[in-house]
Amino acid sequence: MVIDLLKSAHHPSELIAMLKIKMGGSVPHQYKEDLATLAKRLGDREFCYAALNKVSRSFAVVIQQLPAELRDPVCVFYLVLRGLDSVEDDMTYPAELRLPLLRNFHRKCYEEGWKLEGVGDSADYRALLANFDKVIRVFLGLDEAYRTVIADICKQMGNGMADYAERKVNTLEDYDHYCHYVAGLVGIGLSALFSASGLESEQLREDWELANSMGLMLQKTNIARDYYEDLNLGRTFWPRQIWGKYASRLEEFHAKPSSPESLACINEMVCNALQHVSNCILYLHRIRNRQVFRFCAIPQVMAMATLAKIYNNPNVFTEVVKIRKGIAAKMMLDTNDMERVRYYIEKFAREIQNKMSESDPNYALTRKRLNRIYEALDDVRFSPESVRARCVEELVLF
Ligand code: IN0
Repeated sequence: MVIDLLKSAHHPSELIAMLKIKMGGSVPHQYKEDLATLAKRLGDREFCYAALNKVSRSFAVVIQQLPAELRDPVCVFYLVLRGLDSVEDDMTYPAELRLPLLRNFHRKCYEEGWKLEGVGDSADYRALLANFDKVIRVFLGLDEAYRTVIADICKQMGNGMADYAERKVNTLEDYDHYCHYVAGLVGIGLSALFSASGLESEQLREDWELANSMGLMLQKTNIARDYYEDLNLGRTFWPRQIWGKYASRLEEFHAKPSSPESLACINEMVCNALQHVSNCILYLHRIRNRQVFRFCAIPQVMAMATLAKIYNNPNVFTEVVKIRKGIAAKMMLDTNDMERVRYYIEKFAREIQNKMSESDPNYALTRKRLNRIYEALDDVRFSPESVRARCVEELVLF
């Protein structure tokens, strides 16, 4: 934390934002003990929120933005997905047990008392699965409509993960297919939860294409960013159809991070992610509830900031490039409506544009996708709905 404050020493607005989040109470209670110890003394629901805090601090803050009736369903959804992800990721867990469990995990959600010892690639993830009976009891306490969504997405995702456990991501089609399973389905599931709560329209749940794009934008950004971390784990999700044009082995980028080929490759990974941004803008424009909007918009502007930071950046091949905590804190606090989303998306799109050079093999395609983003931002700029919503809000205020 102190290091993050120092990094933002020349940016007072970022310092204020970080301190506001720290003091603001929107950061849920941060327990000291590890999750295994906490599990012994916390109730089921408290354990779930403590687990959420342990596995993803920033998401734990974002989920607090949600309306109360969506908080438990989304918290359980996130933990069920994390449980599934832990099973997928733990290569020490024998495949003959792992693959059937991935396909079966959606039934475990209904199995009162089920838990799994010794699986997960960190102490907290192992504690999550070792105490999964607590998550299941909270799941069983949810409305039937929420349970059906969570179990159905879990079934589709588990089967997709098992299918991909035995094959590589080679073509661009594989890449979109794999990202659909691990992230697009999350967007589709969240939309169904929002609609089931009655806070958002049924139309939101029906438009799978836009919801899928929300997940692909986040996942492709994480995959592009995590090149080095995944290389050290002996795996990659970078599609061979992209990186194979610039090297014969993936390690070559780490060996020559600043070569024209390495930079052209990270730039194409960014260009590939940018194709989903216009759909994400349309999805966000459909959301009516302000808290649901913030919950969905914050990760999107973070991802856009990350894409701008990793574009043409050789550091991607030698470390995990992350945006400054101060910038993230500031965006978390002021991503409240479409105008702010437009400001940030425009800002980071311009940043990419200013880094581009005509010598880049994907210059034309990247320019085309950036222009598509500017068009989508214009389409939602003065749409009657957003103007009407603002007028109504302002009328209410006076
Ligand atoms: C998420 C997404 C998420 C949030 C809001 C709306 C979404 C719409 C569609 C798809 C996903 C959406 O947000 C989290 C954010 C998060 O966990 N950030 C981590 C990631 C990181 O850097 O490790 C953090 O610590 O900052 C997210 O990335 N995913 C996620 C998972 C479950 C749910 Cl319910 C919502 C993961 C993923 C793979 C992108 C879907």
